[in-house]
Amino acid sequence: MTHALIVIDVQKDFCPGGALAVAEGDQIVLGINAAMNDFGVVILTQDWHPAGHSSFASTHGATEMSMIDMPYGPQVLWPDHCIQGSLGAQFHPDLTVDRADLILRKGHNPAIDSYSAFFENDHTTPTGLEGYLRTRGISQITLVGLALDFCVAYSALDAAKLGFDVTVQLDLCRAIDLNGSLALAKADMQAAGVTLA
Ligand code: VGL
Ligand code: ZN
Repeated sequence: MTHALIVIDVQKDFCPGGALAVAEGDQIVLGINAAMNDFGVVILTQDWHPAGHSSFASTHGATEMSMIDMPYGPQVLWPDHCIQGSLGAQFHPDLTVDRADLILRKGHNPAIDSYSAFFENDHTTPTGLEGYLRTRGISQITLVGLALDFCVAYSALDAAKLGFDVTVQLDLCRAIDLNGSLALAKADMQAAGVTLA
């Protein structure tokens, strides 16, 4: 059975020096490269927002990291990050991208954020990843990358809900940890039957 490694958002903007830097975000890159050898399929995701995206604080004249109510629910307002075609949206320069069968871009809808690799934040609009995995006969996935408490966790929860066998390899993730989001994400993943390895 094919087991896919899904590498979430290992991009310059999520690494130290980037627009939405995750502490130690760069320290998982070599470990992720090594892990790629253990999987038959490797998929990379790339956060990929148009300028003026609705998840950016600047779009609303609001304070960064504050909350706003969107039609689909509460949304954190982030610094401008991972703008399509920008340097910050590029993968970390040391990440092995050549092993990837698929690079999935998400967050391109100006009106809806997309933490999860499976659905936008309305929890309804699919990215197409479910169909890609199912049509390739892949039912087991391991998730690594950034950020553990946002895009990795949302992806893991959606995948578990869809019936995939999901593992998150914690040592190959790093978290933002905003207002207890890390503890909450771990508890939610455990409750959903995600294996935290
Ligand atoms: C992410 C916040 C905003 C992530 C993406 O990759 O975890 N977090 N956009
Ligand atoms: Zn984003």
